[in-house]
Amino acid sequence: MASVHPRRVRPAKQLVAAALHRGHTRPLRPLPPSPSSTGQLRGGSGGGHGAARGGGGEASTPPGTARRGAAGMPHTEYEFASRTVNSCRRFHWIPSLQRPPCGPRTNVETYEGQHSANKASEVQKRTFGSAATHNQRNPAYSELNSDDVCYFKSILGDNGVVQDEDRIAVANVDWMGKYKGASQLLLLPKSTKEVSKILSYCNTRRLAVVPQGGNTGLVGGSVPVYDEVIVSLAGMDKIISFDNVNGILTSEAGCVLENLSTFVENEGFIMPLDLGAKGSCHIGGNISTNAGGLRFIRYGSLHGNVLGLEVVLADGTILDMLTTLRKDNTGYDLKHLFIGSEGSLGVVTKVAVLTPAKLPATNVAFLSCNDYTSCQKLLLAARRNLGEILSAFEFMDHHCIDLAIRHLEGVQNPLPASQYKFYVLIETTGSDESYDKTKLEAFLLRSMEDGLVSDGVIAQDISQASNFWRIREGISEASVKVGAVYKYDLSIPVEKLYDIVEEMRCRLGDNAEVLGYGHLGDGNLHLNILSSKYDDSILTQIEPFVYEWTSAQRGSISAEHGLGLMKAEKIHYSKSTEAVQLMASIKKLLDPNSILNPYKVLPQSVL
Ligand code: FAD
Ligand code: 2HG
Ligand code: ZN
Repeated sequence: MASVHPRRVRPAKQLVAAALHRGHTRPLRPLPPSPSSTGQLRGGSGGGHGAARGGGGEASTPPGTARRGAAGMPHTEYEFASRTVNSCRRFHWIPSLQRPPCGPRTNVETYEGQHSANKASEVQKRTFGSAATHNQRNPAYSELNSDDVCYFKSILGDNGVVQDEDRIAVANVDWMGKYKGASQLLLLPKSTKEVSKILSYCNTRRLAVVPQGGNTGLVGGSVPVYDEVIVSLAGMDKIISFDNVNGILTSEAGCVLENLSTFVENEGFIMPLDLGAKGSCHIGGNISTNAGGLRFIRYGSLHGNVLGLEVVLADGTILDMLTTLRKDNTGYDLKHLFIGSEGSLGVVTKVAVLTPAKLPATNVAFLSCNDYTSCQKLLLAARRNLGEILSAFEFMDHHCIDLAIRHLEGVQNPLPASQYKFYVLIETTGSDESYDKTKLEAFLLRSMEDGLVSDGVIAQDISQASNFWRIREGISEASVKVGAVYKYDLSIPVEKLYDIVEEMRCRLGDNAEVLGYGHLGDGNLHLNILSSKYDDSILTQIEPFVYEWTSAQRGSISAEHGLGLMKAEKIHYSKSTEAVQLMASIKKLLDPNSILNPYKVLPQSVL
């Protein structure tokens, strides 16, 4: 390999991607620019931060094709997705329509089995892992009848009332194929007034309801448990206004996050959140789950970015809190009750979100570390040295990379395989391209010299950056291809965060594969445990240990995914009895007949 001095690592427009090697202050294995590359990582039409994830570098070189790199060295070119990431997300990442509504799983009653039971009180015995609550259908709820269907048709028209078995089957099953309900009715309102009429009627009739957004939730919150009526916000997908001076977006709740991203990016702004499910999830679903995601480290929680909401309460009351003010201290800030309440207190129908300015320079580095302590130190160093330009700090152990490579088409490790225990993806976003690059390169070289980073590459164009992100974002998708997956989403002090992964590995031995990854910058671990099929003996090794351990660290058993059905009965691991009681009082005040998303979020015993 030719030796190149670090100062020549990134001559303008030439070699932005350089492999950095510990002990050598010279780049190895440079990544070539992608064929369609402009040599810049600025998002093209998608633009800015996250464009690396959403933008569309096209591939034209098959994997393994030998090419001559910018530095004149022979190398192997990596394959990049030939579809845009957007299309991957729509048609590949979120495969609800492509996959059978009920994948073959052990211990599962199939949808067909449930459906043919045809009696609400007999259905719904499935769900796996901690999801296996032993609640019975609450007999206080009415069963749907033909008069109900006639009423809904009178307000929504025939198109807004779905009884077609195939379409309902899709809405009855969550993204993982793990939680399955037995609803017989899917409603598609087109306006707030229609949502209001639906809820008012259901409240009077005591018909239970599940609000549904993009159905990408990971805790069984978005699908019925028994025969609840599904109210999908998919038909409410209009952008209402955009204030391009202050960057304030007002839209209906059913807008798909990615569509909003594209819209605001064209206006010179970005959405304050981004997640792997963005091609399917709705902004209303994001707000109802208080989704965190990949930009949290930079832009913080939706509690800070949501300026206003319109919500329909269980009795049909329309609560207009759709202000767009930055500052408003008039009384209790009620919108916060609905951010993260997972459809249990009201249906979010409109939202006003503050969007940050789109910045022109994005860089993405994919690094390896030999141990977890180095990842922690690297995080601290990144906060100190990258400061205001740090926009993502994601970590994954090598099990995650192996899984992604095994199960995702076109994904390859940009670093030599299986040499390293941990990988970190760092993204910077700022306003000055050369300043940001210099800062990042200097930081990486110093981190290598200090022994925190073992190896690494910096993407030189959108396509390479997309590939790095594809690995990180694709772990979730890959995890559901193995057979059975037990997912835990934990907030843990960073210094302890990986201990639970190692302990779990010891507990489970060869019975399961244990993966640790997540938003290290936010202290958020995704612990995924994979096996070929769901098995109670595996579950008893995991729970309640995982909750007890997290509680002992004063962590949270749900960092960003919510409680849903999976953890409704586990809330006490993270919240005091008094806090849970107060939550129950709020629930009873806002939804006295408990029609909204029953069996979810709070334990049945307190309601
Ligand atoms: P749904 O799944 O449809 O619903 C989720 C909950 O919100 C349910 O309880 C539902 O009843 C309620 N709800 C939905 N819409 C409304 C509404 N309008 N009014 C009231 N209640 C409503 N989550 C993260 O936090 N960070 C991530 O990085 C992340 N990455 C993901 C990656 C993948 C590949 C997948 C599949 C999921 C990921 N998730 C992540 C989880 C999920 O995408 C988020 O929770 C998302 O916010 C859910 O939005 P949704 O529209 O799909 O909501
Ligand atoms: C992510 O960060 C998501 O990729 C999903 O929150 C995590 O699937 C998971 O466990
Ligand atoms: Zn996450």
